[in-house]
Amino acid sequence: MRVLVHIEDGDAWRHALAERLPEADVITSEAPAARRREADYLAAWKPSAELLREPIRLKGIVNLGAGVDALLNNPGLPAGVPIIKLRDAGMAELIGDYVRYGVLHFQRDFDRYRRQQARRDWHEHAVVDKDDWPVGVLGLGAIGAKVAAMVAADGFAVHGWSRSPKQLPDIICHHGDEGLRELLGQVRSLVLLLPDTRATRHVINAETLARLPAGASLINPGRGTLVDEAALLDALGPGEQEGRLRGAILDAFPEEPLPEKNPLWGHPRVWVTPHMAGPTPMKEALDQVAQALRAFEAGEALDTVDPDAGY
Ligand code: OXD
Repeated sequence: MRVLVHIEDGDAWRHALAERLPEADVITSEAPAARRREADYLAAWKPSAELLREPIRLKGIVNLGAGVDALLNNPGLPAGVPIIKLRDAGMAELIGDYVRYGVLHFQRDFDRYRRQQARRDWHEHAVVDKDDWPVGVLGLGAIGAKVAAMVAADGFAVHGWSRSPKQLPDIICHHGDEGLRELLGQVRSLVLLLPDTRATRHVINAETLARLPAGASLINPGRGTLVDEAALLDALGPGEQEGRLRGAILDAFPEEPLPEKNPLWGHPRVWVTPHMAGPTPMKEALDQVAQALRAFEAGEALDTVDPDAGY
C-alpha cells in the first residue's frame, strides 16, 4: 500500500509512519505528482483541495487532527471515500490542561489581578471554593469526556452536555435542548468542545449567553463557529469593567488566523491564543493511523466519520 502523508513537518511524520508500517510505501506531499496520484491512503491535516483531488484510487483518509470540519468542507474531498478520525490520541490531555488553566484563571482571579497590577492596586479577592464553581463542558465526545474528567478530578463540580443522553462518572450529565438550558443556568465557566456542524453553529448566541449567571466566563478550545461573535462582544461589554460575561479565553475562531482588525484582539477581558490548545501528538496519532490502515487493508469494519452528521 502507498500512504501519502500531509502535515507540517511531513518528513518526520513520514519516517515515523514508515517505522510503524514497514510494509507500506510512505510518501509526503513533496513527492512527485505521479507517485502521489497512486496513493491508496491519505493521512492529512488540512490538505489543499488540489492535493485531495490527486490520488485516483484512494481507499481511505485519516484526518490528522481532532475536528473533521475542515476536511468535510474541502471542495476537493472525493465522494464516498471513508474517513477515519483520530480518537483523542493525546490531544484531550493537552486540551484538558488548557481548560484547567482557563478555569483556574477565573476562579483564582488572575484576570482581575492582571488589571490590578496595571494600576499598582494591591488587594486580595476571597477565593470561591472549587465545589461552588460549577464548570459546564459542551460536547462529551472522546475529547470533551476526558477534559470534563480532568476538571472534575481537580475538584470542580462539572456539568457535561451532549445532544443524546450519556452517563459519565463524576460528571452531572445533561442532554437535549432542555438539558442545555439547565446547564447554562448554573455554570460559572463554560467550555466549548462541540464539533462544527450545522446543528452546533452559533450555539452560543445572545439567547444562550443570557442564560449564563452574571459574571460567568467562556473558554473555547473547540471551534470558532460555535460562537456568535457579535453576541459575545455584547455580553462582554466594552473595556475593563466586567460585563455580564466576565471574560473569555478563546483558541478557535471562524476565520483563522484571527484577522488583525478583529476587536477580540484588543479586548481587555479576552485572551486570544492561536489554535494551540490541542496540537496532534505525532507518536500517539501515528499508532492510530498504522492500526487503522492495517484494519482497512484487512477489510475490517471501521468506525468512520458520518459526513451528514459532520463528525
Ligand atoms: C483541531 C486540531 O481539530 O487542532 O482543531 O486538531
